[in-house]
Amino acid sequence: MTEAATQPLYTLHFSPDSASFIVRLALRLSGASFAEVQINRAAGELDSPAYRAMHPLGKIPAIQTPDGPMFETAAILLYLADRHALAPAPDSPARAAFLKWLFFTSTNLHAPLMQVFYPNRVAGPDNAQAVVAHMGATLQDNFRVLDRMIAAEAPDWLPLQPSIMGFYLGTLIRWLSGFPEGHPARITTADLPALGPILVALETSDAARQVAEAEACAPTIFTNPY
Ligand SMILES: N[C@@H](CCC(=O)N[C@@H](CS)C(=O)NCC(=O)O)C(=O)O
Repeated sequence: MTEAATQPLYTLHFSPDSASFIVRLALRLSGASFAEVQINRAAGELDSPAYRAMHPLGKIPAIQTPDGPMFETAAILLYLADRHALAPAPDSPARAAFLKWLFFTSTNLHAPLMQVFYPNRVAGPDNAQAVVAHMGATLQDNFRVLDRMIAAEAPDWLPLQPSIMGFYLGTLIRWLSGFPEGHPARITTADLPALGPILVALETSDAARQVAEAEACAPTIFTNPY
């Protein structure tokens, strides 16, 4: 066996229960070879020249691919989906819907969620509570929009098999469900009549079980994570 043959196809730089959680799920779904390297955040690794060479903003995740380093969760998911048939192919009639909801998730769910988790960065500490209230309401509205779409269109790229979209949405719900009752951004699988049952099924998939083990967290990764 040559040395090249033993090299994993991908190397993911991860931190527990961060956006790399989503890519960890997708990598297991892909069947590709991969390595995972834990980022030492406490040691300031996100600001190191080596990490910034992969991700210019020093965010998580970053992944090394045969085509060079990649960042941005949705971009990584789409790249893996196209290479390992994890989503409707470019010539599939379902591709358009898949793309619009993937970008909707990245822009209208994931980005506002980050503002809820880091409200000081949006408008300073004095306005943090208002940011959380406002972006929490935005998240509630946007998840309702998505849930209505799922109920109306029943897209088969979401529920029929473990899918990158399901894992992306499930991980966002995982984090939002960790907020206490009454928090403006708390959303659980029980609040989403169409998406909720899909996530209940997805968390029993092999990929979900393997990531729960790798992250040493409860196997109910979407429905009862903490
Ligand atoms: N838009 C980016 C967001 C990445 C992001 O903000 N990741 C968080 C972890 S979930 C992070 O790196 N936080 C560290 C920080 O912002 O200092 C993506 O989708 O990959």
